[in-house]
Amino acid sequence: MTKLQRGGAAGAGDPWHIVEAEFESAAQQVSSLPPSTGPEIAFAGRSNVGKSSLLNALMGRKNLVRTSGTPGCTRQINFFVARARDGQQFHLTDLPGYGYAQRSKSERADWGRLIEYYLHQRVGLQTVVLLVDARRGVAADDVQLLDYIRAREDEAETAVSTLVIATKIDKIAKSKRRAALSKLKDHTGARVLSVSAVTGDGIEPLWSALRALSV
Ligand SMILES: Nc1nc2c(ncn2[C@@H]2O[C@H](COP(=O)(O)OP(=O)(O)OP(=O)(O)O)[C@@H](O)[C@H]2O)c(=O)[nH]1
Ligand SMILES: [Mg+2]
Repeated sequence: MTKLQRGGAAGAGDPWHIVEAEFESAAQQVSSLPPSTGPEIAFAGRSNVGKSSLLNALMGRKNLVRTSGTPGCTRQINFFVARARDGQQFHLTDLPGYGYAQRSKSERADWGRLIEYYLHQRVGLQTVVLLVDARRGVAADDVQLLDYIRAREDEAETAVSTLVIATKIDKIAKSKRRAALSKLKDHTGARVLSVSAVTGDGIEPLWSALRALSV
């Protein structure tokens, strides 16, 4: 592993503050997945929902994870490791987005296999964070992903926790946020938090939730 780089987020005195974060590896197919080295928190959701931006915000870095206004930016599973001031390490994985049609059939099939394998078989998978655009709400493929995780929970001995995150909350008027979040909660049956990778709103509560799920 190369030397961990310095994180740069604010709130530097807090124990949960991320002081170091690093890109570890990437996998485009099942055969190139690295072995699990600890409990993983995976970020899943439709293309363009803000997975990579949220990872940068969580790790207190601007460009550790590549983001783009063009859907389909992340084409592989990217593995990151972040370390908090108190020494706790987090293995964060950025999944390629789904629901983006502008790809060849074979490319989509490859991604499908990779994500399916990861969600179903990955030994280290501990938590799935499902991102949903606060303005758009839950789509059929989001529901499918939740069902998929619940099926794994039923089969496997170790449960996978699910957390739903409403992204781009800065795009919704404050007066409308509560209604948007309670709709998401009704549709997913999961705990819902909201974030903005632009303003940093919700990042601290999300870390608290991830820490609570990681013990
Ligand atoms: N206003 C606002 N824009 C955001 C936020 N998060 C992400 N974006 C924008 O949304 C676009 C997509 O962000 P990404 O983080 O690349 O999305 P992604 O889910 O990783 O997309 P794929 O890699 O295609 O699956 C970019 O233009 C971001 O700048 C947010 O919290 N607020
Ligand atoms: Mg991405």
